[in-house]
Amino acid sequence: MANPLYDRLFAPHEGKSSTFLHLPDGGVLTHDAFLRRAAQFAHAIHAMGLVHGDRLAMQVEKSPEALMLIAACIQAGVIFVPLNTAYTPAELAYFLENSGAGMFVADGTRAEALRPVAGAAGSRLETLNADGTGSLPAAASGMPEAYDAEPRTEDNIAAFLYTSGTTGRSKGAMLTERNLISNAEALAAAWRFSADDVLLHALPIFHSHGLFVATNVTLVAGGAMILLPKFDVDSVTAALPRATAMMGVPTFYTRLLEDPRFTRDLVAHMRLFVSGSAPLLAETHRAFEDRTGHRILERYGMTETNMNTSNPYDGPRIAGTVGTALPGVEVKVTDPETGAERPRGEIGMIEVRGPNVFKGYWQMPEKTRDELRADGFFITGDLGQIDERGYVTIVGRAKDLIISGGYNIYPKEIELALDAQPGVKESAVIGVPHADFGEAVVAVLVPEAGAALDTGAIAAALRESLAGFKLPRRFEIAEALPRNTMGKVQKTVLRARFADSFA
Ligand code: MLC
Ligand code: AMP
Repeated sequence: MANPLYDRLFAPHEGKSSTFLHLPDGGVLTHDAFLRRAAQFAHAIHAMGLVHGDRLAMQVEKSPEALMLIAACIQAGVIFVPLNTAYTPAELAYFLENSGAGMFVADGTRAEALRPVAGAAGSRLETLNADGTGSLPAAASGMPEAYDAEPRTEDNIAAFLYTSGTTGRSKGAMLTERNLISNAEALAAAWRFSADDVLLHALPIFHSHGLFVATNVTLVAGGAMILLPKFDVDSVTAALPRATAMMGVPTFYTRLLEDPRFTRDLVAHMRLFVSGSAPLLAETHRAFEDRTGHRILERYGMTETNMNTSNPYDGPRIAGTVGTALPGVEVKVTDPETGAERPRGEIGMIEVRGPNVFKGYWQMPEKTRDELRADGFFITGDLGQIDERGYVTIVGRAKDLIISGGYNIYPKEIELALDAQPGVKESAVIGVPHADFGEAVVAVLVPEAGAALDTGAIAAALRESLAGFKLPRRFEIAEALPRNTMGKVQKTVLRARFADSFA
């Protein structure tokens, strides 16, 4: 019986002695070795009682075994729920409970702290450590090295990826096998990936960029990845000579440009650099070309839709634009109030439709209806325009969202935490320009009458519940928040007032 995602990503590589992963210790893992071990993981989770449609949440460090666990879920028909390694126990409690995860796989160093959280959510706790050890791999050892993939259809859900919202409550975006297959195929073709490619992979594997773009494109093409645990300039410059392509968020490229070792010679052999997840400044695009001779290929996507548009492989890669709709994907710009399509060149809400667009938010039918139209168009929350040639330019966001170093931060979530602090009457959280992260978080606090705010204590309190990347990098005290006549906080005024915070 068919299991379309397994059949497309993994089955073609069974028995192949070709290299799939180049590891930080200099070792390699072949496709065959990877898949035999992944099959053992599939047997292990099956033996632990997970069946088709169950959820497995994972908060684990990036490792070959983490990818094997994902392959195992696909094979066993289990929905995988990857979670940011920065999430605190308080954040994780929500994801486990909301997803109804039957199993939670965590790093062993955090297992004790997370046991109560897993227990409260009714999730079985297993461990998988950065070095590939842990209770789950131990259970997998000795299992058969082949697994008959569970029968699935393209309409079945492969993964939930959580994305925050303007209300501060995260939503589980349900991605189907079709979503992932169609996008991986479209991107591999558009970017000319082949079995000869070696992708430098320094992104995290709990978001669509590192997982569904980087990893799935490589799998579809049959290529290899240099799997770095995280981005750092030293290991990336050391690995670049062995790579043919690299994908990253803009921060990767600005950091590389700051380093004198990142030279034209170092990357003369490279075939492709791709950027996405956050706006790439036109000046970074130009500086990159001046330094290396390569024009970065910028594309645009999101958790709910995978990738929507891309600059061309052949043809003009235009700085400041995110290119044209991928084959099979429709992109239009609409009036944010009425939903009526706007003519080319006019600014409006970007909406997308295609096999890439998710099925909805898990157990949130109203939110799904708010954002996913009955005719299949998804309302992205991004504002943009489409030119005569079909190139999309993103000019802003209608959603109150900060993107810092490629991570999304929803101000509402931070504001709720700030408002709960003693002495805080109200707060507003904004993103302001930051040379390294693109945008950085600034919190504007209004004290209650007579209260003296201790921002150090407030920062410490926030750190208890919120992931580190969400924490404000600066606190500002204000007597009042600017409001319009409707009483709505004017964040544009605050953004202008604090625009130079990190200049
Ligand atoms: C880490 N920190 C951040 C941060 N990343 N702060 C703000 N923004 C970020 N992005 C904080 C940590 O909390 C910590 O602070 C300190 O920085 C050091 O942590 P680190 O892990 O050593 O940071 P660093 O290595 O510098 O990480 C920066 C980064 C990383 C840019 C390499 O954030 C990264 O890999 N970003 C990629 C995100 C990504 O993959 N996005 C794709 C989303 S999918 P403290 O105070 O706790 O010590 C998507 C769809 C699409 O958007 O289109 O692709
Ligand atoms: P996420 O919810 O993490 O998937 O983030 C998706 C959001 O990232 C999109 O809605 C855009 O706002 C933003 N984004 C992704 N790629 C780009 C890009 N190339 N340029 C500008 N914004 C981008």
